[in-house]
Amino acid sequence: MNQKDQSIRSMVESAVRATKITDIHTHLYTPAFGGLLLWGVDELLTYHYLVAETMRWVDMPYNDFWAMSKRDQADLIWKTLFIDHSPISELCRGVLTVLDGCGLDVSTRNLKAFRAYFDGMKVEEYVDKVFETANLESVVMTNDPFDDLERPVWMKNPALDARFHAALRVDPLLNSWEDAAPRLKSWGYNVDSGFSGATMGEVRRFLTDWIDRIDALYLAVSLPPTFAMPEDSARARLIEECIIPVCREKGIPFAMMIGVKKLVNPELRLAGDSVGKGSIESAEYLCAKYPQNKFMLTMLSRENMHEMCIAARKFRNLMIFGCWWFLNNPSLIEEITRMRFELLGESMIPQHSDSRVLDQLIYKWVHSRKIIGDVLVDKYTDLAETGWQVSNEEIRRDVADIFGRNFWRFLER
Ligand code: RAT
Ligand code: ZN
Repeated sequence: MNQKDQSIRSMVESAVRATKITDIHTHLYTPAFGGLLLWGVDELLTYHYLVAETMRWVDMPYNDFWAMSKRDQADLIWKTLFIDHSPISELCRGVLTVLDGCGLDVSTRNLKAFRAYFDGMKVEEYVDKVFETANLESVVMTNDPFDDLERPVWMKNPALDARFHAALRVDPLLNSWEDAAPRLKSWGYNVDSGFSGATMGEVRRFLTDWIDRIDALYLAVSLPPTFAMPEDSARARLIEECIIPVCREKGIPFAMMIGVKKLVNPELRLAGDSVGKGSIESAEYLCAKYPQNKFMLTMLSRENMHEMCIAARKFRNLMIFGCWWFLNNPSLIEEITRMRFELLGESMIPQHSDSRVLDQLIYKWVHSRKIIGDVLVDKYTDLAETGWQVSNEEIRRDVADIFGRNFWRFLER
């Protein structure tokens, strides 16, 4: 490596290390939500992604696994994936990156000692530690008013830690309208599932109330691969007649997460969802028909990644983000990030963590920072070959854009 390449590498690495991140999609909660904020080694081990990996090796009926206590489940997962086999999957490696990041010696393989470390910890103290270790500015939660554990907390106006922002998640509304309608009615919104009378206005009132109540940065939904717009369906009507006008009026984006096949194996519960290729045409339709609206988009299938970049080239009201769920593996993150830089420059949000357990912020960002940094080094080195010189300030500017500023600027538009 010549000196020029070396200095590009060290400038990029130091910018990537030093820049604080806004993590735009997680499943974490501010501590005011009590037990909804998951943290500690047993939660890490029983993460649903690891349950799916464990079930490949063990022969027990799924229900027997679900009947076990969390600690017993964690013991089984630890033994199966870390002791009986080597923990080379990205998810297992993630657990080790977290423990190592907490200063624990993973070579001891001593789960008891790891537990003892977390047992002595207060959650507020641990939030500070994780934010510092992962070098985060803030995270965006996923807030579902249809969730019976979460809704009552919001109704009491909880005091939020300012590092946790809200996003209004509306899956039940758009994916199971027949069940959602009676619930809205029971909360005082005069709707009926046949869309008669005041229904659309009342759904808009419900959305507006919740955006205001939680101060939502954006509205979000996860959608099946079959999601289609336009379409003669309850979902399409609700999007065009309720979501679009409310988002427009509030000036907030509508984030679509497309490609989840729910419960292909119901016995695996939360771990039972799968992936399917979605239609980019639906996103293109919305971006073209509603140029005054802002849309965010991530998709679950690798096959959608290229056309998603092209759609973003065509629509400046579209912000693509993250390597979602089954795409959140080093080989795919690298491929996708490279492609996005090549097609869009820095005008996208390369990653979000999707953390469900607080501690995961550490590993998801340690792993992704490294890959994004390596790809950037390649890109600046290619520029250097033409004679173009990129300064330290410019590198810091670019990294600050992709790690947070692009998101905040998009919200302000
Ligand atoms: O990544 C996950 O944990 C998934 O189970 C989903 O929650 C997904 O990220 C989503 O936001 O729907
Ligand atoms: Zn998610």
